[in-house]
Amino acid sequence: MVDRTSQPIIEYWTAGNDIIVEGRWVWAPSSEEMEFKPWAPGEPNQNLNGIDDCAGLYNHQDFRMNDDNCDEPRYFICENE
Ligand SMILES: [Ca+2]
Ligand SMILES: [Ca+2]
Repeated sequence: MVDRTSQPIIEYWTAGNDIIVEGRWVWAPSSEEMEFKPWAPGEPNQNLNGIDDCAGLYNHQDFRMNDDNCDEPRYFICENE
């Protein structure tokens, strides 16, 4: 694993979220349950007063998943056919 902790945090939003039911991770907009959830160690940790309901991929953990505050502006990843 590459040590990226000295680099600025870069996080990209996916469409994964647990907005409707806490702890039930689904893809927007279909609400299809997420089967592939490569969480970083210790995630999801529902940080920041319990409002971390969106799944991002961040560089400090080799782009594994982190639950974070959906209101944070981030680049995002879209699915393409
Ligand atoms: Ca949550
Ligand atoms: Ca988190």
